[in-house]
Amino acid sequence: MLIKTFEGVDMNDALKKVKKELGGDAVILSSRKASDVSGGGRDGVVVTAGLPQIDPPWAHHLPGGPDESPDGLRLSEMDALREMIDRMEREWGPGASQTLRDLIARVGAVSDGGAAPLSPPFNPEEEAEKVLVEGGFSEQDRQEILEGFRLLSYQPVEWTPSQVRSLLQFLVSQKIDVTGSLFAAEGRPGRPKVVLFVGPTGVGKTTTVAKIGAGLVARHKKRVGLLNLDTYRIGAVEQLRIYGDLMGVPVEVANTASRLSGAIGRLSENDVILVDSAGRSDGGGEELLPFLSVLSSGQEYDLSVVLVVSAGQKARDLERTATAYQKIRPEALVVTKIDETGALGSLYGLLAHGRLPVSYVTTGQKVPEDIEVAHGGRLAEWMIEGWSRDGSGVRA
Ligand SMILES: Nc1nc2c(ncn2[C@@H]2O[C@H](COP(=O)(O)OP(=O)(O)OP(=O)(O)O)[C@@H](O)[C@H]2O)c(=O)[nH]1
Ligand SMILES: [Mg+2]
Repeated sequence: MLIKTFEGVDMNDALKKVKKELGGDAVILSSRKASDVSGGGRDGVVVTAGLPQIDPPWAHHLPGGPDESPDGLRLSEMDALREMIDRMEREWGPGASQTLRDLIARVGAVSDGGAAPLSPPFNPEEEAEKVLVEGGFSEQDRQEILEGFRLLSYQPVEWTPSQVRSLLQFLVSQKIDVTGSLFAAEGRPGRPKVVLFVGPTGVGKTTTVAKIGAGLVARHKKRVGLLNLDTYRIGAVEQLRIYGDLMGVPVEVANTASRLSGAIGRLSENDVILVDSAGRSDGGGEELLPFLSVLSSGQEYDLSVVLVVSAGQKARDLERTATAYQKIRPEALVVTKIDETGALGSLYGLLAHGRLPVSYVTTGQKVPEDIEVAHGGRLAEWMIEGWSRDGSGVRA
């Protein structure tokens, strides 16, 4: 901690000097009356203040160590704020970062001895906590987000509830990784892109396969084949066949690994092969391992495994699912049923710490409309503000 002593003609005067030199997160350690301030023989106060030398977590990722800037904010912190602004503009479009820009401008004004009030009109941290509780964020996730919030909201500016929400959205969006469309890159001719969808029972795997397949056929003019490994549930094969017929694409079924080579071989003329699998209540996709070894042997297919989870699952169940399916190495997530829950904060733990980017989100039962390419800013907005259908997402 950096400790310094300041003199003033009164408490207000001394505190202004503290703020000017140490910035808004200075801590007042002691104060006393003095009879000879600055050797001028006048009555006044002497204040001892300290500045905790806490670097924001992201400062460690920035080039150069922490340093002091003339306005009392550590340079690394200013750099971090600037980097945040840049990322915010990239993520949400021009103008999106106005809240942070205003904040930085006002921080400067306060440090310069400006007339901003010392105590904000309401407690932004309390408001942030309330928003996160309402959003269904777990205690642990709330603590993590509030830590970042504190670093950016400590300045005595007049926060409004909407600024609090903007900052929370921003902090949450920084933790969410997305893949963009899984089919954006042109595949190598003769080497189809194969995507295997895995996940617990009833999360929406088959429906997601149908939505993605229909979009690829109708809008992206891709040749698509569907493959079903789902032979456990009565009606499962039929469900995919109906979708395949509606789209006018071939559907194959393989219920054993030995039959897979033949089935997928018959689909290999397509650009994309979407593979549906059976949800098993007992599993983490262990039964799929023999299929996977067929799909990944040789260089014939460009294979991705995608884990499908439902936004309606509890945070702990989502983590349990992600851990169980680790053995089949999913590369990305699809989050379904966004429309079914009012509190999407339970997704935060998995999205922030599960180390899997999100590829698509689905927002209803309609095939093919209710799916979009995942976007970190939109997911964060839904987690803080709640989901509402606005039709402005990027279609799959
Ligand atoms: N509200 C809502 N319902 C969805 C969504 N996606 C799928 N569903 C519904 O969820 C139910 C199960 O969907 P399926 O696609 O059959 O789920 P699955 O994962 O293939 O199920 P299993 O094959 O039994 O493991 C169906 O009624 C779907 O219409 C979604 O985004 N929102
Ligand atoms: Mg299914």
